[in-house]
Formats: sequence, C-alpha cells, structure tokens
Amino acid sequence: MSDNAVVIVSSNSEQKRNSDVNYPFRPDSSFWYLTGFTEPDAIAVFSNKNYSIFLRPKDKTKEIWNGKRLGVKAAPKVLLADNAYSIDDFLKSIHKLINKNHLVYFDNSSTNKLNENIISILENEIKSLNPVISEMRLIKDSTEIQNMQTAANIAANAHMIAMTKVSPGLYEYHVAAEIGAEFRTRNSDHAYPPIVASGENSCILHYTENNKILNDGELLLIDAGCESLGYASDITRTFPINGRFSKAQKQIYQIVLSAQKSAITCIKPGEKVNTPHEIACDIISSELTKLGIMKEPNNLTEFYMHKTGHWLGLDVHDVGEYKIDNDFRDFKEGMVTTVEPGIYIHKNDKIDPEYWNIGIRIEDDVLVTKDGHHVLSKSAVKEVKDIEYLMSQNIT
Ligand SMILES: [Mn+2]
Repeated sequence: MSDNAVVIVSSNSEQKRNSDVNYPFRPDSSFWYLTGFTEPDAIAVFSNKNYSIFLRPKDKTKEIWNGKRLGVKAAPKVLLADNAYSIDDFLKSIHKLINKNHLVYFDNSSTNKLNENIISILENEIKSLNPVISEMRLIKDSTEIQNMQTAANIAANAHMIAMTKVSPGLYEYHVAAEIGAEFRTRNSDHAYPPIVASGENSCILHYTENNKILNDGELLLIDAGCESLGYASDITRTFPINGRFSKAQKQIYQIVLSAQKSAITCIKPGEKVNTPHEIACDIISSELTKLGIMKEPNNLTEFYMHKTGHWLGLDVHDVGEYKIDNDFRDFKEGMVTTVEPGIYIHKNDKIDPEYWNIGIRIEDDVLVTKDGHHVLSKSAVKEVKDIEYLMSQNIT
C-alpha cells in the first residue's frame, strides 16, 4: 500500500425482517477478515501508519435491551487499533484521518447505513478495494484452514446424522431440523439456507422450501453447510430415502461419483482451475451417452447446468477471480474450492421413466496443499456401500 493510500472498510448495519424484528446479524466478510470485529455499524480506516475504528458507543439502555457493546474505550486494546471513535462521529472525524491528497480504497458493498455518505463527502479519488482484498482472501492461512476444517467436520457429521434419521413418511423439514440442530449444538449455524430436496425437488438446483413428504423409492439431495468463526463449509450428499439405491439411481450415482473423484484427483498447485470442470463434463457426457440418456453430443447442459466448483471461505461463494486476462488461472497452495458435479433428469418422454426425477449432486470442500490437495469434508461418506451401510443403522 502506498504512503498516500487509505483503506475504508465498513461492516453491515442490521437488516429489518419485519416490524421491529431484525434478521440475525452477520458482519461483512471483508470487514470481518480485516478486523475480527463482529458488531454491526462499524467502519475501519487503515493507512500505512494508522488503524482507526469507528464503532457503536456504550449505551446503558440499548445494552440492557439488545446486548453488550465493546465501546470506544476498550476498542483499541481488544481490536489492536491505534484509535477508536464513536460511529456517531464518523462524518465529523473522517476528515482528521483523510486529507484531499489521499487515494481512498473503498467499496459500497456492505449494508452500512453510512456508505452513501462516505461516497458523497469524500472529494478524493476512490478506487475499488474488493479486487485487492479478494486476492488476499483467496489464499487461506493456517488459522483460516483450521476454521474451515472445523466447519467441514461439523457439516460432514450433520450429513451422516441425516442419513441415519431419514425414512419414508418423514418430511423434508424434519431432516432440515436434524441438520440445523447439529450445527447449533456445535456452536455453529447455517452458512446458507439448506437444500433438503426429495424426489423431483432434487432436480431443482436451489430448492429451499423443504416441505415435501419423503416417499419410498425417491432420492434425497441435501446441500447444507455451516460457519465456524465466519468460515463456511458447503457439502452435498444424495441418498435413497429407503436406504437402498434402485438400479437406475445407482447407475446415475456412480457416474456423478466417478466424475467427482476424478475432478478432485487433478487438483494441485499449477493445474488450471477449470480442469476439474472439464474432467467432470467429459465423464458425465460420455457415461450419459452410453446409457442412452444423452442423445445429442451437445446437450450436456440439459442434465448438468452448473459449474463443478467455486471458491469457498468467509463467503460460501467466496471472492477471488477464476480467470486472469481471460485465461483460467492456476491452483495455488491455500486456495479452497468446492467440487460438486451433478446430474439432474427431469421427466422427459424420450427417457426411460426409471430415470425420471433423479437429481444427484456430490459436493466436497477441497484445500489445495503444497503437493496436491486435502478434502476437508472427506469424513462424510459417499460410496454406495458406505451410505447403504450407514442407513441400515437407522436410529430413529
Ligand atoms: Mn457449493
């Protein structure tokens, strides 16, 4: 950062849900990354010489009603800041920290109520901070990896609990409740609304209604992940509601599993980040063609319409470019990507009905290591025999 540069990064304000009820608060990811501070309505200002934080002042009444605040006095020591000010003084005090020659890095991307004011009162040249922070966030250090391993362990366990609890006659929300209970019991929470999709719902990529009855003979696709100290896991498993895959279900499942395992195998530093997707697409299209399900060579997107992975970190679809100058970049040690191929077969008169409403996705979280990769979520079983064995231990 040059001597005349200043970074302003703001955290979120609370968001109204209805009447006087707010959504549960979650800080802005880049603000959290740079400060570790989790209260709403805060702004951090960094230069080469100084780190100042603006935050909510102590307020006896508001703290009785809504919870404790760190406050201005304690902030420098706790947050390792040089100075702390009340957020109420931000517009008044910001000019003490920024002069007209400063180049300001800032993005209006959090929900902070003051963001519009920041833009309107500064006459400085403003550059986007996001590209810089995104590249930093893309490479995880050892503490971040530890948090992501914790999040993956909790979610992997929750998926396996779901496998042991599922049976025909329950509803999708019963399964969602088991997963949510496991997250909360381990002092974690959902990183995104869980997808608990049975039967034909398994072919809806972002299905979150989770309110259908679980029928004998159908598949259940669960895409659920949690957060540990802000860091997300993102895991998908698909399994038969009655505990045994039908022949058609097993055929499609093995294709997705083989695509997923081959896609993971190629991940290492120096490999192009698009290689897992290319490998998965090749396997899925050649195997679906062999089964006679895919009839034209070019219609893979009818059955597989999403990418094979995305960056994972503080955001479930984490920041970081996939291409540099129009070319896919290389994997580097410390990156974390999901690997999540799928096949989704809707009702279609040209396809044998035994394949209808089969939606299968298998998703793991993969860390790029010095020599290859480590699957953070590997403890969640995914082989057919392991799933069927676990489900035979039904403990409901
Ligand atoms: Mn995902």
